Amino acid sequence: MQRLLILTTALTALAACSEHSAPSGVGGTTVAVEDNRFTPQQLPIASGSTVTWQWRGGSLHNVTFDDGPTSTTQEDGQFQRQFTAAGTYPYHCTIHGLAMSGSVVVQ
Ligand SMILES: [Cu+2]
Repeated sequence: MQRLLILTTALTALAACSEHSAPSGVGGTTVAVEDNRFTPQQLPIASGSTVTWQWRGGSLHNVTFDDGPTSTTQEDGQFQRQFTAAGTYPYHCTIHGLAMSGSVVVQ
């Protein structure tokens, strides 16, 4: 029973936290790396922004950009990349292929 209470408390804290990391207007710059998808799949950002990929699933994933930069393949952790030029930057996870893909759109 106590374990359920701790879990509920943790989930509530997590929900409150994710609300804070996605402010309205400016748009969040965090992408969740889940099993097996990126959320949001398409992320519009302003030039100069740094995007953080936050691993949330329990499986191995990576972030591999078509134009080069690649994260480590890991079960949890983070990966960051700054974007300074406008354009669309597609990426995917090489383990799960194009089924697990996304893009960053720099405006
Ligand atoms: Cu994957």
